[in-house]
Amino acid sequence: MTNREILKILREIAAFFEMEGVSFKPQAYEAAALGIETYAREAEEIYKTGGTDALMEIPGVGKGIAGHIEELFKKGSFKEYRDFKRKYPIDVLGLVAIEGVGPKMVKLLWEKLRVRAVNDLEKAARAGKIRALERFGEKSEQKILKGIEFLKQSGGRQALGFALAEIRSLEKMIQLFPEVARALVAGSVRRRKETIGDIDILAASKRPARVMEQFLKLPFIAHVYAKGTTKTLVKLKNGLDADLRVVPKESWGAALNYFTGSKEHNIALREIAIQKGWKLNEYGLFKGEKMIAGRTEEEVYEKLGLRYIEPEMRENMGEIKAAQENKLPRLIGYSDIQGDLQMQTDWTDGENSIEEMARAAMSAGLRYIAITDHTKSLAMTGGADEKKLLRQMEAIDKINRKYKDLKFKVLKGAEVNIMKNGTLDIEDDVLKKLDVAGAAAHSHFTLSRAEQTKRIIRAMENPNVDIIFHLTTRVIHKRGPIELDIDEIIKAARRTNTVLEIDAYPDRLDIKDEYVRKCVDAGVKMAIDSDAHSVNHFKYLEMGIGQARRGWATRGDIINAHPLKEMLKFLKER
Ligand code: DGT
Ligand code: CA
Ligand code: CA
Ligand code: ZN
Repeated sequence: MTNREILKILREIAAFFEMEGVSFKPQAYEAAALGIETYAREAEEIYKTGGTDALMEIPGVGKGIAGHIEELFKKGSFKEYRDFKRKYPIDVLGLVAIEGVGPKMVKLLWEKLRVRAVNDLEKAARAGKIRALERFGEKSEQKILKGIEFLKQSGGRQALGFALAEIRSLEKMIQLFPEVARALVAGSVRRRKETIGDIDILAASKRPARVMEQFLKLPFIAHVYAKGTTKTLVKLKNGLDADLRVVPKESWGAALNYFTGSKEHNIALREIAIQKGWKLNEYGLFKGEKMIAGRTEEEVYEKLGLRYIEPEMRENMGEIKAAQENKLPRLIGYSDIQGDLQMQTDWTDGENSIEEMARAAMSAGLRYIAITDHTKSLAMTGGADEKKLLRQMEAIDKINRKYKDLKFKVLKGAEVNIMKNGTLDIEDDVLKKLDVAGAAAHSHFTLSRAEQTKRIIRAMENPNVDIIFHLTTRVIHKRGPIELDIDEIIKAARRTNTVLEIDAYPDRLDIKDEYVRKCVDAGVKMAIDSDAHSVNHFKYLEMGIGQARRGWATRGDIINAHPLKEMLKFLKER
């Protein structure tokens, strides 16, 4: 059983307990699910060598849950889970994925209206049955329908960041097949799109039939749609579809180029070939019958008179012209980030202590981090008031003294809440003492565009605010962005020298690629932050870098791609 399957069951149980109003258990199962989600190895693997003791090394997994996981490995289920499923034969995770629907509501919907799944709920809402329930009105009915609509629009796509580790191990395994000369995941994964529709794997081999045989034996596969000698389509256990194509080595570059896309980029390249009287397809670049390029991607671009274009830029958004004129930017690299300027600790809603975060950041190769716990108006997270922030600053000083011989620094920060009118919930004299003050909106998502824009700009105008965190507050597959006049925001950022964040957490990626590009053009600086809530989240920084590259950002555009001194100097002088 894979980690993904386990964590899904744990989340279901957490929801069932919450439905029943049991205290503590939901949090315990959620914590275990989060631990497994971010654990670097497969639980079944460590269980095989170390038993339940090894499972208990996973953050959040205690003795009881380790025992349940053991039963999952042995029997595929356990009693508590079976009992719940019998009592509630419903798709609880599907239902709670709808914005505004929680476990308590799911229980009521089941008991009163026999709602089992999202489509039942949609029918009930359309028939006006929700407003007839006690405690619900027409407004909640509308909200539910809006939430369902939003989920539908995501149409089976998944956030790349949550699936990437698994995609990489799949890629690695195929690369290790003896008959495979080269293999890479192409498509939207290679272009680092925020969500992916499916996984396109490409392999070069002389013996495609053997490669397909080996592929079908991989443990990731849940279902085979179609198998052929050069193309096979499957559904993976993680719910994503994958296709594997095998090409001869001579066509590797042309095929990689074709299957990386985007479709629009491909079409534009083909146009150039046609203008030259040639033909470009997934087998190569041809002059009549003769193949003139195709072994490598570089060779294809070169023959077409273009500089090599990084996959993240291949969206036909001006990159081809820039490549013709030798004006492509030198994109920020995946190892260029030196510090991380947003993370939460166990002072608020994070999993780990400041010191644990610092150690994890060091081993992730970072040289500095800013601790940015929530502030007081987010009471449910235990948000800090001025006093608590001052105490945290002392705690940070202490840690810095302890590690003073290392080239690593913990900065004092906060994720200050932006109130409805654009003021902040922390006094200026305390904000001034922070090294990095981030401000973010966490409520009042439905203000009009004009009001919302004014609100955020007012926060930017506070000279103590260095960065706006996750500007548009969207959560992919959960909630859309707030309405903003983005051009006005960027102008204000430029005028006030406020940094805009690229929050790298896989379902945020906020600001998105399109807005990154606007910032680059306007000369507005950005920061790429993990928004980590656990020591295992630093790996997501990579997703933010991908988004930055998709927006054509260079190292110069990103403040935390620079050494601490330079970064702080920028913040001071801005
Ligand atoms: P996705 O899967 O929706 O996240 O997006 P992609 O870009 O991975 O698209 P997908 O999986 O449909 O196809 C993979 C690549 O194959 C795509 O990026 C470009 C290429 N491709 C697919 N269909 C066409 C087509 O009709 N014309 C051209 N020129 N290329 C295509
Ligand atoms: Ca794809
Ligand atoms: Ca595909
Ligand atoms: Zn936040």
